[in-house]
Amino acid sequence: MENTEFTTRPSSSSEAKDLRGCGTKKLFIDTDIGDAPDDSLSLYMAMRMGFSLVGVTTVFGDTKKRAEKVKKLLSAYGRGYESVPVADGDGAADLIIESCKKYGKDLTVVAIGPFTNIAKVIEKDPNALALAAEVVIMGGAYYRQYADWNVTCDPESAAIMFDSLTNLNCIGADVTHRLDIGKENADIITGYRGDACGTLVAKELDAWVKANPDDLRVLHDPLAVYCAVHPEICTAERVHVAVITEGFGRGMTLNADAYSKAYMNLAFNGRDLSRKAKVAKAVNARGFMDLFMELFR
Ligand SMILES: [Ca+2]
Repeated sequence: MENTEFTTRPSSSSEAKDLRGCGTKKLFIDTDIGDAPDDSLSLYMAMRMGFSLVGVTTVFGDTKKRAEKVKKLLSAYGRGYESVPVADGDGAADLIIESCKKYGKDLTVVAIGPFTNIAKVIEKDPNALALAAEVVIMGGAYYRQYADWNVTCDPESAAIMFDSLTNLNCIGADVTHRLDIGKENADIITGYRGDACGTLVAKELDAWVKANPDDLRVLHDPLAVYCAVHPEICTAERVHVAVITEGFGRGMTLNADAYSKAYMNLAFNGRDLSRKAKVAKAVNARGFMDLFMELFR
């Protein structure tokens, strides 16, 4: 596909500039854009940084409405991104499978919403996602044990994903929580009136901050998208993860390596723990936030 290479640089300093490319890596983003503003911030960051985006799908709730929002941001940014394929509903899994076959190891799939589409892909074509270099997800919590939103929305799909994939790279909420940008930085972003897409995203953050004044302003999804291209921003290790789908722990992602083997045999009886996932343990939070804020200065 010719329109997935984005080397054109803006001619005027008043326009947004691409900060850095991503070599031969191609990104596919699966998103629940439209609730918290960090999905929009991620898409904008990916375009501003010149990442090669080869597809976007939407997940959870009204996926059609979410897809409209994606298209609006892609066309507002332009520079070729308006031609990136977008799919929702039943078409989402097919587009992901098609992209895995087309781009193989050049492709990284980034899932920044609940993992319903990822599970659908696995059910439809169990080998498709193994063709890609990695599936990077924002979700779960591995060093502090609590139920994160993206897993909690659809724990069964998350369990299918963890029990099936060997190329999973997880950016957990216990790590992304280090990326609270604070009020001062949020004010800088909400005041941004540069390029058309950045302005839309700034206004979305502004509306969200006004509606949720006490919430933290955390860059959950942007870190996952950035980490897909620049993994050095996080330190990580490979561990066994078991998704809890029943009882009071429903939605939790247990880092099974934190338990003794004897206890594991009791707690994970019958569970296939042969697959390890890469999970982020720490992030260069200051480094990432400095890079991110550069987009709005
Ligand atoms: Ca999200």
